[in-house]
Amino acid sequence: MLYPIHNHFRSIINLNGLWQFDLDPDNSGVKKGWMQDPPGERIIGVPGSWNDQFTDTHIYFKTAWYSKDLFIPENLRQHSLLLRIADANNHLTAYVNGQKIGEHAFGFLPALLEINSAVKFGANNRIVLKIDSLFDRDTLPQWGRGIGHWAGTVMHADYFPYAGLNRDVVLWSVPPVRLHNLKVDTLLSKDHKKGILKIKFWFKGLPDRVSVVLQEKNGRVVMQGQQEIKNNEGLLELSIRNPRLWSPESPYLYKLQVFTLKEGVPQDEYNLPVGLRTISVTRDQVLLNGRPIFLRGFSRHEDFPVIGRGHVDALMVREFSLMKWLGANSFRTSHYPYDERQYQLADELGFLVIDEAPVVSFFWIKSNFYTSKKTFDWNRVYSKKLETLHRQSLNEMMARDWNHPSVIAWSVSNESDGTSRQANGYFKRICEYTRGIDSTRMVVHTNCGDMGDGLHNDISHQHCDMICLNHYDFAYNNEGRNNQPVIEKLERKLRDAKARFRKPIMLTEFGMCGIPGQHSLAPEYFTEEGQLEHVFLYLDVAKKLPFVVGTHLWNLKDFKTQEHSARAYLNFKGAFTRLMEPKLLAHMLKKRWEKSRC
Ligand code: GCB
Repeated sequence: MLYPIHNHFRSIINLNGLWQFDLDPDNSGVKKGWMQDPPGERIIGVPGSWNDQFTDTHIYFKTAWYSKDLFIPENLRQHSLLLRIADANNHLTAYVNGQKIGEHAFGFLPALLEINSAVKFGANNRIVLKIDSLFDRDTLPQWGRGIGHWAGTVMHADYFPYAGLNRDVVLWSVPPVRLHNLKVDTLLSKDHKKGILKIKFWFKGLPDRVSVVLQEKNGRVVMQGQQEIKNNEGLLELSIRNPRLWSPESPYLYKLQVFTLKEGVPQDEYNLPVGLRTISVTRDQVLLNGRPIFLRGFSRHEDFPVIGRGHVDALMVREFSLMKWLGANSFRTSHYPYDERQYQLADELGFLVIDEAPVVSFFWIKSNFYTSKKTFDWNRVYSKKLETLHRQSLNEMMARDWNHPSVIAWSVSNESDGTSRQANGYFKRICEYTRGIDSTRMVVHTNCGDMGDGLHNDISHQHCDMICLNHYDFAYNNEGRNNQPVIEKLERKLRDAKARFRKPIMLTEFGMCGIPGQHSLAPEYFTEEGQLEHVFLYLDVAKKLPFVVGTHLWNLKDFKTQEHSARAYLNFKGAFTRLMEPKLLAHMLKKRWEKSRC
């Protein structure tokens, strides 16, 4: 899906700001005609989760309504008007002037709804968005059993299910004959003297020609091409002599201009930064532009006080600055696709990204629904509806993010139980589906290498290009301060996984809580010293093993999670506090990474 841009042919009306807001705990708004006119009892800021903007909505996970009036001028009548809601968490139903214009089933990925049929031109229009923040067995993420104040209400994952309009809402006016999406794949000749751009186009409104221009940063035209269009689709191949490649050290971006024409007349223009690079995998390594890379960085969350999961550019820039300061070169968008500007900045600054679908802890619901494992029925878990949603989320994530050179892998899920025959079949289908849409990146499933239920017997890894392990033996299994057995066990597990799957391995999560300001002489649980020692033990093991191709610490920052007896309000595994102040770990990590790659 194209990111909104503004030019001769396209214009953006920004709908961020203050909206009217109503809670609808018994979901009776539709009966009361709120699609036309909700009462608007509160005012809320967008983007920003609703949970902490008020004093009574912190754990409100039911239905809420957003509404706003918008004047749409007469001169937009000839355009297609797209309401683009970058993240409505969790289930969106949208109305314009009382008319339903569409739905979107899950958060973290944009809803793009053409609203022309409901619009009054040259007049005020009422935009009403109903958001249901409820989880069940067939939603993404899935329902789980909460504890404490949460009892029975939440999704099954260790993060706070921030609800509402967390990202931009815009009305994008675009020409009726236009580019709908494009996929730019980049290839390199063996000697790197020739770069190839394979561009697939999708259009709306039956244009007859597409023309493209590739420019360097300074505006110098590198090459141009044209192609006839049939049935709203096109394919074009361009080659570049002596291309400048994209890499973390030198994140060079070309500028691609795409012109859509009909009968010789330009109808639309779209511009896209393009980075030329390749990704491939051998038995032991991940190669960027044919050279081995080591992924050093963090699995992260979008999380900040008050705004919750709301996107703010300045906060994002600060997080990237912190990662640069430490010497990180990569991150994972655990456990959902992030705001689109995160990937734009990663392209510009040279970060490598593992992009994760909003799928977390699938099938762990077995421990919620059934007390006895014997009565557990795997077949009940794999509903068609869930699989359809999972595929849809992958499809939408890839169609949104596939033009970012920073994205080097698709993570189809985090910590779903892949130990059963059924799960194995499920992940085989899911990985094949993902590769069918994009075969130019790695497909992975970040999974748990340690805890309960025999997850170390995960067989679904065999369908992935790299083995991604989240590992927390030491943090949860109370081995005390006797480190040796823990180190030996970790090393054994990594070697076993290597022998079994014969693929490169990455530690995608490991860490321990360090409560900021809590110190001890001995490296005890929950102290900054304890956190530091624990993380460094893991790094030492990873450093020893040549087939370990990356380490992502859990987490860059402390973050809010659900109420739980194992969480002292926040998950304190961050190298930085929730407000981005460095802990002991951050300072020591910087020193370590100045000298060593791991
Ligand atoms: C995990 C999960 C992550 C948790 C983390 C922890 O394995 O992927 O969501 O927050 O462990 O801190 O336990």
